[in-house]
Amino acid sequence: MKPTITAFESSPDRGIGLARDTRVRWALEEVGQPYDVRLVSFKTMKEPAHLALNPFGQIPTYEEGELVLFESGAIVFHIAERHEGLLPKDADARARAVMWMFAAVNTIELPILDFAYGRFTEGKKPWYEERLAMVKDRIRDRLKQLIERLGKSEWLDSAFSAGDLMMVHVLQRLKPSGMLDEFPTLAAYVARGEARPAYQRAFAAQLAVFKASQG
Ligand code: GTB
Repeated sequence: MKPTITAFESSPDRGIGLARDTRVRWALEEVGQPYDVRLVSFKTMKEPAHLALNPFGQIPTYEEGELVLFESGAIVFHIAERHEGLLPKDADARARAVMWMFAAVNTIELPILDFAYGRFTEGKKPWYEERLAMVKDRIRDRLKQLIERLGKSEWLDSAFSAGDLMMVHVLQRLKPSGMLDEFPTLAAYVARGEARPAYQRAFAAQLAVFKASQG
């Protein structure tokens, strides 16, 4: 059954692929699953029809027959479980790939979001710059630890997996600030993810939506 996902009708990232529908699109492209997209505005995301899909009034959502999911990590995991290509067959390697998915959203993405949203929510506070420096250092510490583990490997645990997909998309959020470039090992890791044909198709699809919204 062809799933339907939701995405911004006009993404605030202006088509650079940082909204979380991109990671879902990427997973669908990796496994070769065609999908439909329903575009929503900030207003319609808060209306009952969308809140029935996601109580937090956000994108992305995922509908497949009777199944409705929200949370990009859960959606990517579902896609990875139902199709070949994103989770290893070996049970231990599979558990480690899932571990990396959680590490991406729970350990790496948390301080990155603090950084990304801080300017909007706290930018005018007198203590903002001081806190920003602390948040950036927290991110740098995590990234150094991640680099230690990645070492010279291409991916986090042998073959590319849903764990890498999530991690690459989380790290991309550091690109606009230039912070990713402070860590060439991770910049190269992200570039490897972005070079994948499935990522390229996902990126092009979300960019086409943004361009269409601009008329
Ligand atoms: N934990 C949820 C998940 O992973 O699915 C978080 C979902 C989420 O944050 N969705 C955002 C949303 O719907 C869009 S992706 N926001 C609308 C709202 O809350 O009202 C987050 C996002 C937004 C903007 C940029 N950007 O401009 O760079 C990047 C990422």
